[in-house]
Amino acid sequence: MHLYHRCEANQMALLDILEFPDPRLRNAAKPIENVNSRIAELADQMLETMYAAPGIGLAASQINVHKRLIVIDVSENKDQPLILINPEIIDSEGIIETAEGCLSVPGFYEPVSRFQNVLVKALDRNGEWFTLEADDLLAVCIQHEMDHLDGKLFVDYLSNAKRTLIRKKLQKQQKQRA
Ligand code: QAP
Ligand code: CO
Repeated sequence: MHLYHRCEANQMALLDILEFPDPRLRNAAKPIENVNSRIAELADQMLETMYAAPGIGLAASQINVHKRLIVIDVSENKDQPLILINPEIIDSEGIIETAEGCLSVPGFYEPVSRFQNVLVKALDRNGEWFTLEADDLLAVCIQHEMDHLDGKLFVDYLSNAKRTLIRKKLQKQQKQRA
């Protein structure tokens, strides 16, 4: 069995994160049919990229890999990495509103309503099914990351005016960088 070990030396290649309104963020991700060592290593690289950002969640869609894989760590000490492959919500309860951000929408945080509690089924990095009962921030983060796999972004829940403003500001920054 292979366990994820956080890379303490800073020698790992970080992955580039796509930014809104990149049309590739709209792709629908495909299920992973075989959880092999390449997938496990991709998940580890995604965790390193997420920790370095720093972020609490990252979906493969955001690094232009259109497979159903997300990584999350909402823990205080950043020592509880979660890898979810082909995740499915099998039950949900309650509603919670949280100020959400996104590594693909840097600098913007807006309130979004989500389920407060979710029961999720997913494959782990060894290809084994597990279920996870998640509440509050973890539940919100799972829903946010699963949306990415369907080409959906948190800005889609905002008003057209807010989304357009965010798009224009980010496009301006992106042009200045290029
Ligand atoms: C999704 O987002 C999330 O704007 C994960 O400048 C966020 O890790 C779910 C980040 C909040 C629930 C609540 C955002 C980093 C990280 C930025 C992230 C930024 C730098 C976002
Ligand atoms: Co996001």
